[in-house]
Amino acid sequence: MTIKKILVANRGEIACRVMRSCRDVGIATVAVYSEADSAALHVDMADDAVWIGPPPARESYLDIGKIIDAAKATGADAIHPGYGFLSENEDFAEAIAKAGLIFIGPPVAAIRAMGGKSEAKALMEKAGVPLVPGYHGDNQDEKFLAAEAQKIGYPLLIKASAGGGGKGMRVVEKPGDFAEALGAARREAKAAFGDDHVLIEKYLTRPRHVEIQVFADRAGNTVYLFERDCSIQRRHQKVIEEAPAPGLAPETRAKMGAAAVAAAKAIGYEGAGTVEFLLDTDGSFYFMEMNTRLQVEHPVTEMITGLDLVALQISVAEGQDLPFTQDDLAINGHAIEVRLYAEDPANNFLPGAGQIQYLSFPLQRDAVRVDTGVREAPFGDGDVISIHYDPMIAKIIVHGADRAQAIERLSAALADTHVAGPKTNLNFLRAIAAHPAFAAADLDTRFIERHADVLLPAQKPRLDNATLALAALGVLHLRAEAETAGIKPAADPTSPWQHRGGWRIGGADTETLVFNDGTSDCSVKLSCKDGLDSPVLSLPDGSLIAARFAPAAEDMGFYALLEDEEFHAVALRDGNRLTVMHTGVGAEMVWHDPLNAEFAQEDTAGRLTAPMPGKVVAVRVQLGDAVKKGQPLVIVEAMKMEHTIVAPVDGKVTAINANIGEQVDEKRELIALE
Ligand code: MV4
Repeated sequence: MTIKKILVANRGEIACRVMRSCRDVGIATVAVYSEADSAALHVDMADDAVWIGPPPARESYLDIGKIIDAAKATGADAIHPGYGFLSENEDFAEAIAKAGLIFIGPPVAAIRAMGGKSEAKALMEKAGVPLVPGYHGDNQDEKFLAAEAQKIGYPLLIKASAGGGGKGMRVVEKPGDFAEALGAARREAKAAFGDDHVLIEKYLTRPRHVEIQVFADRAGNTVYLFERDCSIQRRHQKVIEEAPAPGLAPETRAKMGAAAVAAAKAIGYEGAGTVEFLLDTDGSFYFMEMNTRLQVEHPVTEMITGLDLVALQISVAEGQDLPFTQDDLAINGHAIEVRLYAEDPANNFLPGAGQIQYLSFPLQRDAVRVDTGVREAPFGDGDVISIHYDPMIAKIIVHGADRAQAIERLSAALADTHVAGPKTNLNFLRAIAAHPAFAAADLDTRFIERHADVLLPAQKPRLDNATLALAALGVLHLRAEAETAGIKPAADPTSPWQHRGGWRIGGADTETLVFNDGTSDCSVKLSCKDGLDSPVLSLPDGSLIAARFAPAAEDMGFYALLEDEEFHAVALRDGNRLTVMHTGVGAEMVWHDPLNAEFAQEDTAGRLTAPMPGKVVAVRVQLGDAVKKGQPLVIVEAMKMEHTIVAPVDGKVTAINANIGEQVDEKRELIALE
């Protein structure tokens, strides 16, 4: 049966990405959107769009009935779930089949088989897929498990069977700790998943996360599209993914691929799937879990195989056989993907939100790909990153003939990526791409933890001279833009009234600009003897820079010459915050602008507000307490994470407006200090 119209039951970058493939193969598309996404890119891209409810996902993107109704109302033949949301929900797959529609994904039985950790492992064991040495059976008697633990040896891991994504895992270093750890793991599992069933495994101390992409058609043809290394993670959230896995021996790849194919066949798999393994330092590998959906990181596999995995999913869903065999497949070069998130690495990766003030991506040629759900915004008024959903802005994927070239292109692409508005992890990604341990492929799941000192500097980096100079020129540029906004150019461009800014005949015009980068004030003295567009700048370290600058006519921002080095920079102002972007740098600073009292730094030190809507889960202080800078005050749970609000300065608690269990809105004042 030929699919003519697909409803994409998702949003953001994956919805746009699926729609691109549909368009490429001539299939019409239907978007669904919540209130928060009414102006979103995926809605614009679709041939048809259906509003499915208010912003909360559970009332929109997770509402099975509304999505099925939207498919019926628009005459869609099939539904693509993307990833996340309902993509591995067997009830959703079942409801689609009941509605006589095609689910672009595996059979319901396959989803069910992989749903539970222990059941999945039992199935894999039968299929001959290697498991970490351990016990995952039904006998939960404490003495029995302690005896099993003795056989496995220490250190070992106790895992909640109903857990996943690292939740409900406990490392036990020695036998004496086992009983207490088992009790704690059970209580945690019961509380988190309503099921205190646990399994125990040998603990791998330096594993890599290597996953195999598998594809199967309805006739049972099953291949593997090689592997991806996703070891660089933070709190079980992938940050960088690459294909192939650096240094993986061909025979290990073949064995891992064969094991993944066996896993898929064991559950009658159809479509795209991923079998995740832990790769130990000695080259042995063990089944972790199987994902019955298209993964976020699938583009790196597409880049090294030249395949369009979504188009392949659709043709398999139509009942077509795979158009290739395993022998037709080969690895071409190396691909790396990074996930650009609106989150603040300097504040424990607190998810960000808000309007994008400026967004520019690297030029997309064959070696650079950007999958995004938001529009570039070189001229302001960009899309909004909502607090209701995953704060991903884009995935940036690069390809090279080998890993070294891919890393080079990754750093270049990241240098050409700029975001102003929500805080992002862009500088964190740049630091990983530039790290020698990354270049040396010294990877394991604790990479970020091991290199946190460089990747997550406690102090914000001081503003380098070029950035400071460009900030000063940016202020002049913004002033000039503001002065000429709306003024029609005079007939005579040489007329003195054309000359913007404060240059005065006869005297040197000097001005000192003060910027604060979060650690200290940095002042730049401007001397405009030869006119406003060629100031001499004196910087905090005493150096003098002769500068020239001019508006970038066909682009945002301005061109600048600092001594003999050329720059294209963009400076944006939001109140007293100035963002300066130039190649490889996105610096935020506070600009103390004496001319604009209204932007004076408002006194927020004493007020402590909720970073976003959430639930108060802990209050660590009492009225009258003396607190030190950095001391935890209140913990708010939001976006599946806990956010600790700490004292920005030493002070005394003068008011507490936060009760445990209370739902608080963003900006709600929780604590007052003096
Ligand atoms: C492990 C392990 C070490 N030894 N199992 C984390 C979540 C889930 N995917 C399984 N996980 C792990 N299981 C044994 N026997 C280390 C991890 C692990 C991890 C695995 C893959 C990617 C990132 C990780 C981060 C922390 C821990």
